[in-house]
Parts: sequence; structure tokens; C-alpha cells
Amino acid sequence: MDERIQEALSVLHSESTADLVHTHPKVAEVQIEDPNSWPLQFYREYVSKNLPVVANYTRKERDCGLTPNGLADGLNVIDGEETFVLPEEKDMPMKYFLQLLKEKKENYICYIQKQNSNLTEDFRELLEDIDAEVNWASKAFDKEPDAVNFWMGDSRAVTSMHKDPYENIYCVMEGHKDFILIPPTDLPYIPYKNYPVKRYRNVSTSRFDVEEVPGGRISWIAVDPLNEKESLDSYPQFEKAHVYSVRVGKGDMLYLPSLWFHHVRQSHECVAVNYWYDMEFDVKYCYYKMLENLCGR
Ligand SMILES: O=C(O)CCC(=O)C(=O)O
Repeated sequence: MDERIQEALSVLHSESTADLVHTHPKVAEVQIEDPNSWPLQFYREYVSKNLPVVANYTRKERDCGLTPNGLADGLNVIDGEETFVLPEEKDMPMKYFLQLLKEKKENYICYIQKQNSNLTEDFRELLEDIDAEVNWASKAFDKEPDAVNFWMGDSRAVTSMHKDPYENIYCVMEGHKDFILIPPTDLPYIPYKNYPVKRYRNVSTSRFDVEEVPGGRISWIAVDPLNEKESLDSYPQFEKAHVYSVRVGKGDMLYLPSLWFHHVRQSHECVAVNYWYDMEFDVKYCYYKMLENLCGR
């Protein structure tokens, strides 16, 4: 090769060593705090300097429900007493949450399960990929969803049997969910009991605390459909309930009608979104209220 070219190449190499490797020893990682100012920052600091960058939306703290046993919003025996226990709510970076799912630590079970329309409130970035409503459902119900909830978590996290006053369009995007469903007309065979309410605190792999929730008592379903024998021994009338089981797979959507009882399990790292449309408080609702009254619920 021509000597001048050789020299020019070595100048290029040493200049780029000085400029690139010394000033930018590794690929930058940035967190996009403000999407409005990001395009200018991106062009100025990376495009114009011809530098790569890993842009991360996900370091924002996310609210995750933590329990030592996967039983959030469900019954646990605390100090010998059956208790309805709420999860500890912990804000953590998404990266950390994903790492926890991979590690699957004992006694440290996390589940993104906040039902405050967390998709539209806390995970707005995902709205580029996930619709904020299901068009045909909004047409059918003639309203927009009241809440759109994002769910992601550990296979050990279980949602105990309950019902909601919502028409529920439940969509699974990754993995699967196993639903146990019981129709509202079976209310007479579904026993309720009154329980104290407490909340997990300081959950770690080796210990946890439980704190009082002021004034907390709740009437909750006393049977566990996964523990059929024990449930039937204590509450033989539960045998009359019509129990459906359905697996909702990736790409599937479940329409879960309002007031149907449901219990939910999931595959590990399952990702789902559900759309809650407020129910109509029509004649069905009136009959249900009458049934509740007749059954002393
Ligand atoms: O996916 C879950 O764990 C629970 C879902 C649920 O209870 C609901 O959509 O109302």
C-alpha cells in the first residue's frame, strides 16, 4: 500500500482511538425521561457524533405486588388466624422486576397486578403497541373502558376467587392464564366469611412482617377451588357450584362477564392486559342484589 495511505490510515486510527475509545469507552445507556426533549438530545449527542446508544424507557420505577407466598389479596394464616392479606406494594425498576422473575427466588414473589388502569397510568409507553381499548367491545358496550390493567408475573402468584362489577375483556399476550369460573347464579353455594385485613411489609427471602390495616375487615370467599376436598369437607354446599376451567393462551381473549366469580393462575412471566368496562346496573344486577340479600351476603 502507498506509504501516504498507510500514514493516513494510522492517523485515522490514532485520532479515532483518542476521540472514540477514550472519551466513550462503552456504549452509552440513557434513560429517556422526557420524550419531548429526547429527539434533540438524541440528534445532538448521538446522531451528529455518530455514536451508538442504548435508550432505555424502562428504568422508571414500577409498582409491583410482593408476597412471600404468591397469595396477594387472598387468605393466609397469620399467627394462627385466617386473614385476608394485601401485598406489599414496592416500586422497582422494570429491569430489576424482570431479573426477579428470571431468578424465581424463594419466598419473594412479585406480580404486577395493580388494578388502577396501570396500563394507561404507569405503562403509557406500551400504548404504542397495545390498544387503549378494544374497539369492538367499546362498540358493543357503548362506552370506553373504565380501566385497562397490565399484568405480568410469577407462576407462583395466584389471584383468589372473587367477582368484579365489570365486563372484562382479558387478553393474554405471552404465556397462558388458567381461569376457574363460577356463574353468579351459584352465589348460594359459595360460602363467605368475615376476615381481618392485614398487609405484608418488608418482604425479603428470609422474613416478612405483617401490619394491621386500620379498621380492616372484609367478607371474602371461604373456599379455595384448588383445594376441593378441604373446601367440600367444610362447605358441602360448594359441590352444587358449576365450576368451569379454561386456559387462555397467548393471543387469546376471554370475555369474563360481570359478577362471574373467578380464580386465576398463570404460567411464569405471563403477560396480559385486561379491559374493564363498567357493567350495566340493569335487571340482572337487581336480581343479583336480591340473591345476595336472600343468602345473607
Ligand atoms: O390475572 C389475574 O391474576 C387476575 C385477573 C382478575 O382478577 C380480573 O381481571 O378481574
